[in-house]
Amino acid sequence: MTNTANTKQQPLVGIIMGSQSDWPVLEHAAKTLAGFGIAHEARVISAHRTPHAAFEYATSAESRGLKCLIAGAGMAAHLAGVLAGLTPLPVLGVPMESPQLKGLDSLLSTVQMPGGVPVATFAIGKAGAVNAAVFAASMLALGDARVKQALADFRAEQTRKVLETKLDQG
Ligand code: RP5
Repeated sequence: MTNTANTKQQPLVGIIMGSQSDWPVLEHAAKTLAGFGIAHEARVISAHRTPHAAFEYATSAESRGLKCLIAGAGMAAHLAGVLAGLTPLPVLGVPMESPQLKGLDSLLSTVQMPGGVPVATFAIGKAGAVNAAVFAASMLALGDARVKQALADFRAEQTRKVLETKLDQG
């Protein structure tokens, strides 16, 4: 996976990840957005390995019609912060689990932004990817009745599933 868009519609959310190795996690953000019917695109862009591409993407994101960015990276995870420094759009950071420090490195380097350059930082890994997408939907729902209804349906379904859970107690 390098560059994808889920529909021919104008993408509203950009999903950026530092490496193709992050895609199995960020794919959950893409699937969650798709479930809400939110057009999005996904790109591999690294703050360290492709800094010029990161600059280009962030500085053109707003004018291309994107409304927010979900940025996932691991280890010295500077991607979300670099994007946040270059675009006025909300940046939602998803720390990737890393082999050595289990994502604590990614979490701290994503969340510990200096004052004035916010990155809304989510949980490490899959839960963070899903929640970043749900949060993006919440923001878009403020101005889009269709997304608002899709979000309400999602939450109702989630509640129903938990309440209807039957435990096999032997
Ligand atoms: C980060 O380094 C990426 O976001 C990834 O989580 C981590 C390892 O990247 P690879 O060596 O797997 O490409 O930049």
